[in-house]
Amino acid sequence: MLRSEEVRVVRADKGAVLVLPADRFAHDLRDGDAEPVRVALDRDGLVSSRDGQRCAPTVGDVLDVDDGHAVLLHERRTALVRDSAGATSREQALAANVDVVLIVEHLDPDPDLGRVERMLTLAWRSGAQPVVVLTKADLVPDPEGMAADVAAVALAVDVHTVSVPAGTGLDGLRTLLRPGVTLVVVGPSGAGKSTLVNALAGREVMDTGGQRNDGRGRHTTTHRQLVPLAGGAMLIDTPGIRGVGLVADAAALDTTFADVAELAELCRFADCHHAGDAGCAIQEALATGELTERRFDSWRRLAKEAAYQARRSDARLAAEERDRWKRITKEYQRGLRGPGHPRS
Ligand SMILES: Nc1nc2c(ncn2[C@@H]2O[C@H](COP(=O)(O)OP(=O)(O)O)[C@@H](O)[C@H]2O)c(=O)[nH]1
Ligand SMILES: [Mg+2]
Ligand SMILES: [Zn+2]
Repeated sequence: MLRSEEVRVVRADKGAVLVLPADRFAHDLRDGDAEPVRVALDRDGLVSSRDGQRCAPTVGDVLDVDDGHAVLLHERRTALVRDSAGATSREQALAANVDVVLIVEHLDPDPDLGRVERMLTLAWRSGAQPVVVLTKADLVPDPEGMAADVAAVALAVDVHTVSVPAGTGLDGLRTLLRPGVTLVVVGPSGAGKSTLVNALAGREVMDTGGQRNDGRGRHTTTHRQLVPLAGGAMLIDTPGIRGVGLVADAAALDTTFADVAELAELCRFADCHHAGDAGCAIQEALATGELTERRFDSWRRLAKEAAYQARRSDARLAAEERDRWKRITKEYQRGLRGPGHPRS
């Protein structure tokens, strides 16, 4: 019998995951292309964690495997989650045990500030450190000026400007690739995430948006994948996540919008609606231009969405809890009747 082994998920599919031995990630890797191994999950595609929950493993998860089967999901240090459309599970983990979230946004077309704010909120909520990466600097005349505009909405976050074809800005990112550190790239399709992963890996690990030889459209990333880098860091590539449902977290919103949160503290009334109420610090800041309408709208939209998600999630949680008790009482009554008793 094989002893139980600790592994890291490099790719999660329905019913199975691809893994590499976890100790492989602890070393300075030189080969960079050890073959991941397929590990089976149970029939529901789930694996148990120490607290008795059963959960679908995601890329970056650490598992114990025994004889080719996943037997235990380790507690997630951090998790990038989005609101799932599913009726039962409230959140879907996009990546686990990540240290740095690289928020990748293109400079051409113009960066979408609202999207950066949304991704920042997602990142702060994950427990990992966000870093903004602005790509395609070679396509615009004033990348640094544009970066300053983005930095103005990415408070207390490093903003890097890169061009992969020109090879600029990559050294700054390489300082983040310390051994044992896990990074994930997020951002819209076409932003240059896979191109960046390949540039940092120094080899073509991921397909990028170039035209395919067979004329069947463009290569795009369709799955999330963890790429071990030669220096011992790990980089997770993701497909463009469209309309990521924001998982409610007031603290994450307050971090992303620390300027707005600070102003709200100054409003005369604690329950100020910031809509014409007397002594509203936010309305005053809008009037002086200290706060832009765009940022205020963005904050309001995300706060509303987060509140909606929280309510929905509470309702789902309550329904799940009811089901659980129904099941437990049924089992209990069955137990009272005891084995071998006829079912009446
Ligand atoms: N000019 C320029 N093009 C880039 C850069 N980075 C990526 N691209 C191009 O943008 C397209 C989309 O890149 P890809 O990495 O597939 O984007 P993804 O969907 O975010 O993974 C491809 O055609 C890349 O060649 C860059 O820094 N400069
Ligand atoms: Mg891609
Ligand atoms: Zn107010």
